Amino acid sequence: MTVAERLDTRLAALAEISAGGPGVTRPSFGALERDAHAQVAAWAAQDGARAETDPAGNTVLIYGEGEPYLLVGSHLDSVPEGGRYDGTVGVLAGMEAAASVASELELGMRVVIFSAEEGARFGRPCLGSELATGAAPDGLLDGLRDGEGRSAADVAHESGLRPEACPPWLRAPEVAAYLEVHIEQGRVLERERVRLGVVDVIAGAARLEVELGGRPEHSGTTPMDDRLDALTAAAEVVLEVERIGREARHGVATVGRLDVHPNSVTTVPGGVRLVVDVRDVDAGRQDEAAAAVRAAITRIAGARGTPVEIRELASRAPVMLSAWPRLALAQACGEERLPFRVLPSGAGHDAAVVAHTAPSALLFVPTPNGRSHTPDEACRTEDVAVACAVVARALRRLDRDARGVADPDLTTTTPEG
Ligand code: HGY
Ligand code: MN
Ligand code: MN
Repeated sequence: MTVAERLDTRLAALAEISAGGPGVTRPSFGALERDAHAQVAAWAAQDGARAETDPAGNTVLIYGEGEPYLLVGSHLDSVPEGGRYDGTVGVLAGMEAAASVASELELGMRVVIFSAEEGARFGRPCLGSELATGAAPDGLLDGLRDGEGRSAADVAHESGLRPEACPPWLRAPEVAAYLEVHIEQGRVLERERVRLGVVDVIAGAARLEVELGGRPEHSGTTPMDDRLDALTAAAEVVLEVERIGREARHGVATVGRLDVHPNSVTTVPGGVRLVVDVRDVDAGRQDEAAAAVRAAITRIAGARGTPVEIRELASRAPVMLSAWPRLALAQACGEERLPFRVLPSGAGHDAAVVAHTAPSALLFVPTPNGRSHTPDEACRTEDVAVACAVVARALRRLDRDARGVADPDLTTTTPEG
């Protein structure tokens, strides 16, 4: 079986672990995410790797014992009705690369499956990697709620996890370097017909939860000039967020979730909860756009006399990835005689969180139709197989570098020649 064939088989099997409906739905911290981790751990056991799961639900597959160790990984939770490649490609590619090089390395070799990477359910992304790196503020999960009003902490506890007990285990020097393979989720590589992307900066994310109040009452008997309609106020906010995003040029601003209460055909909406997602690869611009959104919401609510509460769910700055593992990826592309492109990531990734505690890099494979977070998300497993070979080479190089072993391809001459 070729690498691409094994990837196809495993991707199809993981796509079955879903809540049903179009695409893949594997909610963060839910039972299906646990099932997917268990399935991958069973495949890893066939490679001789043992699995450990931390209290936050991050699963580590140990291909090569010992510390320090090299780490490759990604996530298996998904957005509602997402694609089968987002996150999954990085976990499976990490396993392929780890299995192929672990026995040659002096360093240890591990694959990590982060829990709750998607911000779709609770509004804040990368909860598993934040907990593993010690970046999560105390009580964080108690204050995050999903669309049904359930806290991230309760959902995690129901899945047998204890995130509040997760030790900050992911950091240098125990972790020598972290690599992640991910679909680009954009259009650049496909448009430029390049099979590999070495990411330089990962966009940040400002997430604002907005509660707009109103006066719920009969839609048939309440005069138009005597209403306090939370949804029409929210509609103004949504369009203003779009305008601010358009003006941001390099950034984006989106309202992807909006819950109306009581959401009844014959009742003037009494309340709306919506979440704003503001992103940019420049911290200053992102802060400016988030401030403009806050000001617009306050202005609109004030003009309408609508009560409003704005709560920050996340404020994550853009992250420039480490030169060392990025160079290792670039050199590995060269060894494979493969062109690559350096590009930013508009999507957030666990690599952006890990980068704060260990040298991290991110390798993209193309998204043929440029679409993601949707059932028709696409990816060519031949491209992923190529990425596996590149990551394997990069791991060998990082292993040598970390031990101060010169590159055997270079003729190292001392100053006296
Ligand atoms: O939403 C994102 O940035 C990514 O899919 N986690
Ligand atoms: Mn992802
Ligand atoms: Mn995603």
